[in-house]
Amino acid sequence: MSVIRNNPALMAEMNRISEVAGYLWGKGWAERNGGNISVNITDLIGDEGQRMSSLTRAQPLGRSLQSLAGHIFYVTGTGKRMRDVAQDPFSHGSLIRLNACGGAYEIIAEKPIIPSSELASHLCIHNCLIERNLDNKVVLHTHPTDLIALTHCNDFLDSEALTWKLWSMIPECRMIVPKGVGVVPYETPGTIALAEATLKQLVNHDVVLWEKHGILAVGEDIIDCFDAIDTLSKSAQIYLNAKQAGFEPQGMTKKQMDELVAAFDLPIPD
Ligand code: 2HA
Ligand code: ZN
Repeated sequence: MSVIRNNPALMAEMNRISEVAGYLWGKGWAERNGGNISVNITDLIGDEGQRMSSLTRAQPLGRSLQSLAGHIFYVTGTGKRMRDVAQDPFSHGSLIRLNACGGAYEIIAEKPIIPSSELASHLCIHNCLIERNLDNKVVLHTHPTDLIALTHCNDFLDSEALTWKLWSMIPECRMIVPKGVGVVPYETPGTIALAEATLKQLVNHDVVLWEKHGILAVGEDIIDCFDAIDTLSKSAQIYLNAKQAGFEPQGMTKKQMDELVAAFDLPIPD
């Protein structure tokens, strides 16, 4: 598959996917086949991607994602382990190309690895974000223990309450996740209902926490997506560590937060 292996920009992106997959496993956020990644690589592969023959028959998506017509994605494989994606993304995921109406996909490289059970949700999200004119390339889903733990508490099933609690643990959280985190009430994994509820939260946030399941981040850059989740997880750990030590963490004061926003000219959420 020299079209891929001889494309330095594409291979660099594949290395970044491997790097992040390794972080997810190392963080303990990716038990067994937990989590999945999709990255829009259409621009990186260029016209060559359109000429590649398919390895499988077209698989209908059950809906027409018109803004994704002809787009090409790397998607982690169903049942595949993140720790294996980290070692060899081409053996634990595949490149897929959507057809001319965005209603079906074919696997074009390198092996016929069936995409993640969350493929339909990932593609709905990619499609919708393109329609919102966002240059979003990445959808990253993983299972961060500390953040999921917080969703078992009713107080934190409110996006605003959770965002302020996490922001107030360390200044970096307010800076690195300026749109905060949206919360989606429990839905069955892999369903379109979960994708639709997520899309509602993605109007105001780039990171969405799924009750009793995991987290999903979108962005232009996979490392930035990881960093946002990692920073939220750090805040959750500080909160939970303080609680375990027997006290309620004070959190940054309103004055400290206002000074931070002014000092770094941070956006103020609606
Ligand atoms: O890929 O994490 O949500 C396994 C999952 C499903
Ligand atoms: Zn999951």
